[in-house]
Amino acid sequence: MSAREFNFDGLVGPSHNYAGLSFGNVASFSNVKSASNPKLAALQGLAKMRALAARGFGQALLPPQDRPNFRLLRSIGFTGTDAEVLSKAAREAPVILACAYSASPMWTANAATVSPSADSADGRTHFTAANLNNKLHRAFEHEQSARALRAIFKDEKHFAVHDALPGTPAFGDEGAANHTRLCKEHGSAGVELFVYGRSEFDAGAPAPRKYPARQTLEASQAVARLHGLSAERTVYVQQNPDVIDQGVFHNDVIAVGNANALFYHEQAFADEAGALDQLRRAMGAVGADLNAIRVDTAHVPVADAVASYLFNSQLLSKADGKMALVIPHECQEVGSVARYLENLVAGGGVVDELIHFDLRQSMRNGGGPACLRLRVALTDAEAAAMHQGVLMTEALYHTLVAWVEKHYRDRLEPADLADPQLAIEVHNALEELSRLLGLPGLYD
Ligand code: SUG
Repeated sequence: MSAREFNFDGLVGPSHNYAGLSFGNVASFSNVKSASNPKLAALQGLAKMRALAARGFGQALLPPQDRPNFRLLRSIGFTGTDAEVLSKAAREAPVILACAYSASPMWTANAATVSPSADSADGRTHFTAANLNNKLHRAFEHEQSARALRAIFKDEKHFAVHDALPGTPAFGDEGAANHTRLCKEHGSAGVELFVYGRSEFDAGAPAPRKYPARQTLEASQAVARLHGLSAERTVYVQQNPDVIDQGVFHNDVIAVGNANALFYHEQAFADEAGALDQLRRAMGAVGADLNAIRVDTAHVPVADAVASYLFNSQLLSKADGKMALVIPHECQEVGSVARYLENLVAGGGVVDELIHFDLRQSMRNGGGPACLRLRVALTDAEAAAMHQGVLMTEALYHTLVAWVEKHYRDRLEPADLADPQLAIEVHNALEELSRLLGLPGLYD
């Protein structure tokens, strides 16, 4: 069966701000409390979607979530009218108010883990919303993520959307950011690679010392079970705890895969040789040869990979069998990375093109091109069965640019989160958006 990969990019919400909420994510911590530009952030994301759609890549979007999260604020004792809740929270717990306002659902790589129908036992595409329980501001995303996915992938003949795993540290799950699918073609059975940062119950397994490991082995195994994956074609690999301590808070900051290619840093995995061995064996079972594109520390130190987000790129298959690497502008500004990339595309390998985007607004919170997208490989029948209103077209692009221009602020500072008018603006914007996307019941 042939299939096409769609990238579902997160549309940046109107409350995008820099609150320094993600311990272990270097960019988030470095830019805490600086002013953000939500309008520019949304336009930068839309420009990427438009350009990739125009190139013929499957491109769609996932909508932002309703903010602030009044349910969270009320559940911890802030009472009264909405304006009273906001003003009390701003006074007594400004960081929690920032959590309730975070536009973090824009990083849809963390929305869910996806297994295409070619891999699952029941022949349906499976999604498990990620509980993101390592961070307060992200731990409430999964309810709305599952709701949005169910609205888009409603047809149960083709799709199964699972609720998030229990929100407890043993099941820390960060979705597709720690999951890579390798295959011969997108429509044939593939190998699903789960990269975890720690194990809750294997006391002997190494773990990072400074920063948290967000994904557990137990969560990855649970997702594979829910999706009905075959043991032979499922590989679990531990992330190198030392690189987590250098700011690699997800595997997609140090490795990316597509089709049979795995583009990765030599220090990405706790046991590189063992990881490649397992992958080669599993890929043999689907008749594919692993194309391992290894980046040596001598060429690109881990710090440069983190600063440039070289690996938080999208590897996209082109019609001619080659691949394009979608990278942020920062890759050209870090000398070792710029040099590496020049050689990579000139080297005659499968990656023969670089596509650059300015995603600085998202990058300043630690979100690059790959964070901003959730990959879903769909057969023609599945693509026809999903909700069509989220597919990126020239018409939708122009509609959404006008919508952003109408509703978004171009400057947001921490103190602005106390402004009751902001909550009203966000609410009105999202109400209109649900109509524009043809998803009337999307928000409460
Ligand atoms: O979870 N940043 C996000 C970035 C997510 C990137 N995703 C992937 N690598 N797939 C995070 O750390 C920062 C929010 C703030 O500080 O305001 C934040 O949530």
